[in-house]
Amino acid sequence: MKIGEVKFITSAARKEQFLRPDKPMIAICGKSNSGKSTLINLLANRKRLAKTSASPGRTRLVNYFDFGEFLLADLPGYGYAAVSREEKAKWAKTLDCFFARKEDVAHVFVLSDIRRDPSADDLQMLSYLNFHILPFTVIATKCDKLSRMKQNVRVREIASSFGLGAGNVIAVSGETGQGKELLLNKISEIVSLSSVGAGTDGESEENSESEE
Ligand SMILES: Nc1nc2c(ncn2[C@@H]2O[C@H](COP(=O)(O)OP(=O)(O)OP(=O)(O)O)[C@@H](O)[C@H]2O)c(=O)[nH]1
Ligand SMILES: [Mg+2]
Repeated sequence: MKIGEVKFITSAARKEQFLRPDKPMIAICGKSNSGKSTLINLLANRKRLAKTSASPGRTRLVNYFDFGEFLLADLPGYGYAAVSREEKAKWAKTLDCFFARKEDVAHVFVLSDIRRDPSADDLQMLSYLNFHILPFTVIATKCDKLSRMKQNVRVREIASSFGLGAGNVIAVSGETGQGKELLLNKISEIVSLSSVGAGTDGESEENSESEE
């Protein structure tokens, strides 16, 4: 899959502002600071399309990006300790509203720093996705921080803590671009399997019996 010019579409804070996508939409979620915005920049071949920050908890809105054949939604990071309880509850509600429209979400990428074990929040996120039968892939980010050998070990360990097969965890680096091709292949597969935006014109079920 080739990515052309990527455009930021809009930010949304509330349910009413969430987009009804007309093409497959992939949601990017993960702990604060896990590298969500960096991943979007990597896929878009841009440095500062999605704002990244060394201080966690920066993306507080759902930011939508148009990648041509699909959309990416950068979700607010969870699990950032230094926010108030009200703020956390607000984020949980935002995520809940976002995922409530299941038919709008083609796939979810759950990002987790390759060096860290999945947090309680990560595990909760995965059981949430499992419960709602939302398809997801785990992305082990910042893999440039480890040698290739250590990366393979960590991918297996992360997969096992999430109760997944190692094939469901992709190691990626926003720094070196490692894993980008694998990720693009995954996205191609997601886009081709999605029914959203796949031409439904032509014969519709309603009309098929109305002819003569
Ligand atoms: N070495 C390295 N650093 C990375 C990588 N991805 C992200 N970072 C760094 O990690 C920090 C957080 O990255 P962001 O992309 O802003 O993380 P985020 O998940 O969008 O964070 P929030 O929006 O706060 O939830 C930044 O300092 C990035 O430069 C990577 O692949 N390799
Ligand atoms: Mg971000």
